[in-house]
Amino acid sequence: MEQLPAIHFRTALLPDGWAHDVRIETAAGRIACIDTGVSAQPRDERAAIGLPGMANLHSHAFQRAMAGLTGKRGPGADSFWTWREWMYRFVGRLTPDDVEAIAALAFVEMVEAGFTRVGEFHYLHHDFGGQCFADPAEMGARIAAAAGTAGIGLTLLPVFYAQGGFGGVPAGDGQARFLSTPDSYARLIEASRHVVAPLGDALVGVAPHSLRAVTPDALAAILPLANGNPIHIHIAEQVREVEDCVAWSGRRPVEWLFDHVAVDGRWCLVHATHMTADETHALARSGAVAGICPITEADLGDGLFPAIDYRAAGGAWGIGTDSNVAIDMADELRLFEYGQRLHHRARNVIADEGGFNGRALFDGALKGGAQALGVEAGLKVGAPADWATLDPDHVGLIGRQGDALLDSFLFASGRHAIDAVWRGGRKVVTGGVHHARAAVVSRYCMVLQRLLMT
Ligand code: NGQ
Ligand code: ZN
Repeated sequence: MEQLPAIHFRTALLPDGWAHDVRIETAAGRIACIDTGVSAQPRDERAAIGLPGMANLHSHAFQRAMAGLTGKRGPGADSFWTWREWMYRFVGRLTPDDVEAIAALAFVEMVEAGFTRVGEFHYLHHDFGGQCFADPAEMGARIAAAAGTAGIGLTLLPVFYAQGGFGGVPAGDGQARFLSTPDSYARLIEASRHVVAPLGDALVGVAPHSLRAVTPDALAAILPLANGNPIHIHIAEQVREVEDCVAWSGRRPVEWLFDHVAVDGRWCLVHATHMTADETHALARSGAVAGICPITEADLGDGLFPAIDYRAAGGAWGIGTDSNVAIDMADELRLFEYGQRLHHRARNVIADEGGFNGRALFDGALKGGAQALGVEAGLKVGAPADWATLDPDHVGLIGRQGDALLDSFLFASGRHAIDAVWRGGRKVVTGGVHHARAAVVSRYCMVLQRLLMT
């Protein structure tokens, strides 16, 4: 990975829109200077089309290794909950080495797809049987090491998990490796800050897993640990979860959260699929980010986020690859839009009148994703020097300019049009391939052979 002094783009998407002849200088991994309408200098790296790096606001990296293994139909009706049983059996077998190898692959694939920062919603904390490791952040250290290998920015979200269901139901055996008390969680957060420090610009947030997994008292005890950093929670993803919450409290999950906690712009509500119009407006008004994970939500049969009402109310949103069954920024954004089109039987639903759909999708996810991960978005001075370049010779982009480039990238060519990716001022992907891919894949193969063949 070479340090990059400066890059010249024929055209690049800046916060105000597309600009031509854009020259960016970097220093210490950040953008130090941006000039437009200037020519390249002799030593500059050159690229045709530049896009800011995208945030992947929600990932469970280890689930990458299960992709495609949960498609066999069971004797009864398959659901999110039967998938979760399968996932618990899989996660129950992973060692720290396994987690690092799988996360490294997932993160390499994220960077190749144009994601330059990930929010890793990380809950596998303990050894087999729930025993603590000597370092409570042993597993977090493996996630951080994988992020270092892939060169992806990391917002680590150590998860607080204590209960098996609403109303303080005890956790089940399959959840033993996830559990904390508020005291042990405070130590985990402290240790996590320590293990991510070598990455330079990593952040540690706070993540109550879901309202199912915490009591109100524990939730109140852990939130101050965020200390200004992001707070993420899974919420209202499944109808049964909404029903159980109503049975317990008389309120729906999003209602309950807004009744009991001051939700603000530091929060990311992951999924928020099942909301009434009032909940949708309350979330939009709060300034929190809705964390939409279109591919996983489709894979798990969650339902459709009320995107049109939410956008009309000015709500912030971003995208996550969640279960990592597929890792692809263009696919996530396209499915977000297509889900709405299928449901509403309409076209171009996310764009504002007169605007391009791809641009509205990209700008929305860029802004909300960065907010959710606690960083600056876009190609501007002071922001991380993170960007992707598109291949101007890709057949899907021929003759395109400006916003039509984004529409053609997201809706037609997809990830194959991504040429290079820079992260923190370093080029980590060339010709669509991550520089560490071969080594990461070879380690991943060894781990998967052992996990799946024995
Ligand atoms: C997770 N995934 O934590 O990996 C969850 C499943 C749960 C999604 N919700 C476990 N998509 O929610 O209880
Ligand atoms: Zn999740």
